[in-house]
Amino acid sequence: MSSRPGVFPVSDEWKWRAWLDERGYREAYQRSITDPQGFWSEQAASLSWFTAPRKTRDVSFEPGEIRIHWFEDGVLNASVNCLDRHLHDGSRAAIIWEGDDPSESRTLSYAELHAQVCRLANGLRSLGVGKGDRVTIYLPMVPEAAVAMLACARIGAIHSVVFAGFSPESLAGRIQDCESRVLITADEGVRGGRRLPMKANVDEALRHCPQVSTCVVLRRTGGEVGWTEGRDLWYDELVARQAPACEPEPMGAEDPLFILYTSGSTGKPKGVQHSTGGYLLAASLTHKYVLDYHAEDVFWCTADVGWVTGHSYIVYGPLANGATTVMFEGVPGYPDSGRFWQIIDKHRVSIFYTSPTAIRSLIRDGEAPVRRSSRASLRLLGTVGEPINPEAWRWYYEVVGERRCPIVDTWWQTETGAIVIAPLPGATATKPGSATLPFFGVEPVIVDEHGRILEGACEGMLCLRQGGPGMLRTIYRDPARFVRAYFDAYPGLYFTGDGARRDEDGYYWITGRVDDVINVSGHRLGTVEIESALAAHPEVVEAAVVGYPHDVKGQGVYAYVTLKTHVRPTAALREELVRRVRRQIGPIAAPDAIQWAPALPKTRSGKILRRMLRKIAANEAADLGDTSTLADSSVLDGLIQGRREAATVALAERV
Ligand code: 7RM
Repeated sequence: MSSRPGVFPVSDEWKWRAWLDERGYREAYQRSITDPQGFWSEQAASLSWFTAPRKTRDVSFEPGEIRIHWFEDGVLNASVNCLDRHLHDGSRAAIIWEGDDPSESRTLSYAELHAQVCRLANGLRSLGVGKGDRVTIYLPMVPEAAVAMLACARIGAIHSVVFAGFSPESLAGRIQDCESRVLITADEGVRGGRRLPMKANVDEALRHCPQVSTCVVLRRTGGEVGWTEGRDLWYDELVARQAPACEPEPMGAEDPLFILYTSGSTGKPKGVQHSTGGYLLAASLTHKYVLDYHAEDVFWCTADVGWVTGHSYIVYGPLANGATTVMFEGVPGYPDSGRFWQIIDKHRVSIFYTSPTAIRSLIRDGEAPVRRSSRASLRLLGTVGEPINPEAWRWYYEVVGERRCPIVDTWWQTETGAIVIAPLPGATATKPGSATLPFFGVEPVIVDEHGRILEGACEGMLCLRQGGPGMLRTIYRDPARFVRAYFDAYPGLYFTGDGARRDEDGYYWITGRVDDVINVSGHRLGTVEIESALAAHPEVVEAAVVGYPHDVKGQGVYAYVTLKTHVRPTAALREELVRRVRRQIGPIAAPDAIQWAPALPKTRSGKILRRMLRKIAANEAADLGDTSTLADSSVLDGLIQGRREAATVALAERV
């Protein structure tokens, strides 16, 4: 495959420097499929267990019997794996924290991180938190976010991290769903030179969460906050009284480690539940092999800890491997668009893992800010979160990596817990835009609309026949929804919600979501959630939201809104609707465009034909396909006309 156009072969240097070369990958992959028990029992030995598992994979996706169990009789603790076992070299840097302001950074050694985690774990125990209890974490990107997650893990509490960009209403919904009684937050966050009112958001959320008895507040900025006596507690005061050692809770491998809410096709976010043993193994193994982590590396994943990427590749994967992990509080463009590259030089980052959106936002500012840095420490680049367009891939490869660093385009989901389709940098020739081949134990399958499994080169819906130990175990307290959402569509298979193409080399090309989920800047949003926020406005009859191509964000949020007959469609109303979505869900969900729609295209049974709305929003109305199912086809002409006139794009920035 090496000398074909559009194929980037593995360099000789990488064949020997990486953990595995092509043959090594093929052999390991084959074995993981043909001898899963042998393969996984060997891999499990890379974790530190109180009781080593004798069992390995016990998975069946049969109707009525969805069972995902791994290493079931093993006993371990995730925080011990991430901390205690690295204390032989306790002065080694665990977290390098880089503040939003370039003058602020902090390094926590493994010994310091261990002590902080133990103190908070003891503090949580003193509040009555124990094994199986849920703790909601709503923190900005500060080391204490990792401390809080690991403190929960230490005492067997299940953490639910809520991204700091979510609104009070979204936060309240997530707290209520998992019934946490303890919340950990900060006074304020800092991002791009601006302060985020975290505690104020929490105060608003907690008005709807009477079951929360304690709110632990970290001082990040020292800003003024409201205070509820008896409920609120300063973080520093809680941990000051605690001992720096804490007996870890022995956890069964299948005991839940965390819940993370993610958007699905219906309005309510799903509490994706992950296990302790399988998840930790999947995160650490992929961090080692796909991101090619070696002991001398400084690893930086730019995601937020509020998303699964931050869980697996800022916290659990790197720390389980004893790595030095960089955590950045800020944004790519602040104080200027050279910030990423300055941080890489400052901390001598060797592995850099970011999103296509971040890359595209930096391409806009040209090569000069990149060239002003040396990036000599860099050896490997990664992407995650959305398909990467070949132009962005090339820029990342040529300008950022100077053709020296392979790119690993990693496909996975909140549900898979860890990377499932990706190249290994010493083994897999890459093709810009393709996530390439499955990781160990993963069996991807492409099916057509009738659920028939397709062979060879083909295109269709991406399913997994096997997903690996990191797969979600259930939807928190909603096993029926778990089955419905992932296993009902194609019996015997896990349905990813993505479309994909497989080429003649067996490489996978993810084409994007085929359900009502959109991917904005690598953030996953349910269109139904946004529609409900819009439709709740008293002057709105109904709304339909679709994704449309956006230069930087990958997909933008395009909303068709039908107003009540007497209401005038004004710019002010449009801005009010955008504000409403920001308030109800969070700024990430704010529509980029709102088109007034006198009517929406519907079937005779009243179902909105989003496929057509997607085409119109993408300016591909010439190719609307079969319109015979429409109750009233004249609606379309009006919408196409409206799209041309829609001076609506890019209003999200202004509001
Ligand atoms: C890790 C994460 C999952 C969805 C997934 C895809 C899309 C993620 C890639 C990608 C193309 C990639 N979790 N996606 N990675 N699409 N190439 N390398 O993003 O749950 O938030 O989103 O993201 O659609 O289903 S997520």
